Amino acid sequence: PSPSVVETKTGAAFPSVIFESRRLLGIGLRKKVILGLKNIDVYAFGVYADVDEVRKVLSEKYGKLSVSELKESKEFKEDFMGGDIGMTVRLQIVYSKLSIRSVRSAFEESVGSRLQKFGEPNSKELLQRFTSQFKDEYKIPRGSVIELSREQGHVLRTTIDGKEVGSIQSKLLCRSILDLYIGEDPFDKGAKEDIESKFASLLQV
Ligand code: DAO
Ligand code: DAO
Repeated sequence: PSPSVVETKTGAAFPSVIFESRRLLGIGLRKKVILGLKNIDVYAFGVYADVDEVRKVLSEKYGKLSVSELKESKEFKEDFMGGDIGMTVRLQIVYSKLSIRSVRSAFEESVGSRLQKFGEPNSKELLQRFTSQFKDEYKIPRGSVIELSREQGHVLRTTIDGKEVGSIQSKLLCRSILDLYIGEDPFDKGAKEDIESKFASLLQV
């Protein structure tokens, strides 16, 4: 078994490697203000990338640049976020009263705003296709693990506690989800920094 990294505030543990070759780049916390005043911790998250694919897809183009040069490069960020590279965002639920309804509406707000930002004309339809995977009878108590994975060909695969709930092929949806964690206005700025640095360091061989 691979060692884990623990998110200190919540105690959520993230294995440093999943699916054999996806390596943990960084961890963070998704919070939300409810009723305009209470700040709740909703879930801890870890972002993973497939090391072999990162090197296969990006080494030739970026292999000679240093970590700090890579972090300055807009093009590198584009290729990181939008490239055909296996990645997983693993969420570990912390908030104990999460209903599927509130997940759907939070999702429409967060991912919906990104789809619009990237100019997806059918964003409503795409969102609905995604959220219709979440059946009302699913339960996601504290400790549940949700994985959102980008698989080859920009297929977004969702699992809850290791069970697959569905897959959707959409480059923009994959990109929009990553944007929540490593885009311009991320949930956790410190996490984004760590993830970018670690990702860039995978190319330093
Ligand atoms: O109970 O009204 C409430 C607050 C719920 C906050 C929900 C935030 C949901 C964030 C998305 C979770 C994705 C697993
Ligand atoms: O934090 O705003 C957010 C959105 C995170 C993505 C949530 C995906 C939720 C998939 C949950 C399925 C639950 C049945």
